[in-house]
Amino acid sequence: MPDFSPVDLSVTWLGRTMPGCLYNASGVWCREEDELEAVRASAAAALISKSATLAPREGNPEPRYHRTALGSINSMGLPNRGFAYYLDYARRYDYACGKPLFLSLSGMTLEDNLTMLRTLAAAGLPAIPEINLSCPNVPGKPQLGYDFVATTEALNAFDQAWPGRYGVKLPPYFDQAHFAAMAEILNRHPRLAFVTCINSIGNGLVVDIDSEAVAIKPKDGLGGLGGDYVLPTALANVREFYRLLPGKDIVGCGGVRSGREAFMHILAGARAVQVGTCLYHEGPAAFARIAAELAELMQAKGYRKLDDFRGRLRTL
Ligand code: RRO
Repeated sequence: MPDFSPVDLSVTWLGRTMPGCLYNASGVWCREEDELEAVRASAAAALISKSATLAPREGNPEPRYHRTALGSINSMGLPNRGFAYYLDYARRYDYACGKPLFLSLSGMTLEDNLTMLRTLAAAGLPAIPEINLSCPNVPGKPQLGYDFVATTEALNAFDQAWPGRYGVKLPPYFDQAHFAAMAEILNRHPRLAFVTCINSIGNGLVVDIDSEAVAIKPKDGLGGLGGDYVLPTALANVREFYRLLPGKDIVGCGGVRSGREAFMHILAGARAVQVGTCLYHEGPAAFARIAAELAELMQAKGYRKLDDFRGRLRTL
């Protein structure tokens, strides 16, 4: 007898249940209110705003995003409406819709991040901060997540400024010693409830043979890679932090363009899955398609819910 019972894609974490496991990666379809509303109105199960700085920013000069056959390269440079804009959206957001709202914060200084966290705390909203430790595209500013001393200092300060649960967006790591060192730091913070792995792979270079030129203008062409290029690196980061951070949730981000990659992320240990490059190219209709593909794949494998296979990646 075939099993026609519906597949359940809902996710319970952070003290709440959301109706599915997919939402947007910060930076994509979330800089303006109408974009956030389009994600909310789609089959996405949550939404996150563009990384905010205290003051609005124009970002880097164009062209600053380029699509390739295998994904994308970007050096947006943190264009955003400023923290007050996203806080205002969070104040008006209908949390009863069941889709959690995450606010991505990426202050230009630690003090700016603390100011945003304190202001958000004072507002008393159910919005959850995801603090970006990994923007690769502000000229002259290294990615915080690659500086373990600065990350330690930042997390200690976040704990003082923010009373609730929060998450961080990490850059990709490429060495097991770095996974271990970062995990040891993250494990000192019980209210750090989730880590999002990964941000784009920073400072790649896409070259156009015809013009013999780089593809984007900022930083002489260097930019963060997304899409197919990053899937194995993203999966490795999800897997390693899933094993090294017991009690914390991992949000998978990187290379998800169908139900298959979403399944891989969850198998590696992801609680929820963000979609970046694919959302940029396809728009919010991507969420319904990917969710349907994931449900179909689960059905074919006899899984009814994500807990049936989350983290159960087999080794040989
Ligand atoms: O705005 C950007 O250039 C950007 C950010 Br803040 C980030 O975290 N990751 C990325 O690929 N681009």
